[in-house]
Amino acid sequence: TRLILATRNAGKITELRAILADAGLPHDLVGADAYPEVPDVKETGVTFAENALLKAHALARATGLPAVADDSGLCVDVLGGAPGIFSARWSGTHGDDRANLQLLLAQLADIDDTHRAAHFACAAALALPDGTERVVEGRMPGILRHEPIGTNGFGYDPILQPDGYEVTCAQLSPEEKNAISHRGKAFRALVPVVRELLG
Ligand code: ITT
Ligand code: NA
Repeated sequence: TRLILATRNAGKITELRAILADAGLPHDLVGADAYPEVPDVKETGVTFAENALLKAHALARATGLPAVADDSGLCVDVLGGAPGIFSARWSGTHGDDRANLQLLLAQLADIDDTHRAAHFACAAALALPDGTERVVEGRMPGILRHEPIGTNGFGYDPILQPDGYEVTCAQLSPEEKNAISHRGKAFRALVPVVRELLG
């Protein structure tokens, strides 16, 4: 059966395909771009979980197929959890990863290494056309570098150094990142739920 990945973020789609395939999910995974007639939902939620559910329900309702969605972001302790749910549009332009990262680095320029703790967070939601919903979350804690380094991954990966590592997420291989990431944790937790509800 077909399972829609309710996202247009290419970096997420790449990671989700690998995470869900590694977990043995047998479904035919199709990105939201396969349904261009379905408009993007307004992310009006105030939590990652609310926004992930909004995105999953919009695709499931419009297509009559089960959908999973990811809402995620970077939460910086010294900024009270910002950018958080605003991570994709922190600089004002939705999806401008480079501008978002540069603005955040500028805002943290005077913050020393003992106060640069942060974590990536991901909510993974499943919605069925009949309105059934489930959502689970995952986190990856780390510290923020002063300069970006590494070319793998996407978004804020070049500045987040996971706890226990000497390199950034953008210096990890896709397999290494998925093994410890917020997204890997959340979607591996969602897989048994998908199996239970979809068979
Ligand atoms: P969709 O809503 O279509 O899924 P989006 O990019 O708008 O795509 P979000 O609202 O969930 O998705 O924003 C997520 C942002 O958080 C993303 O643009 C990145 O800047 C950041 N982010 C999330 N996961 C990340 C990761 O694994 N590595 C680096 N940055 C990440
Ligand atoms: Na969001």
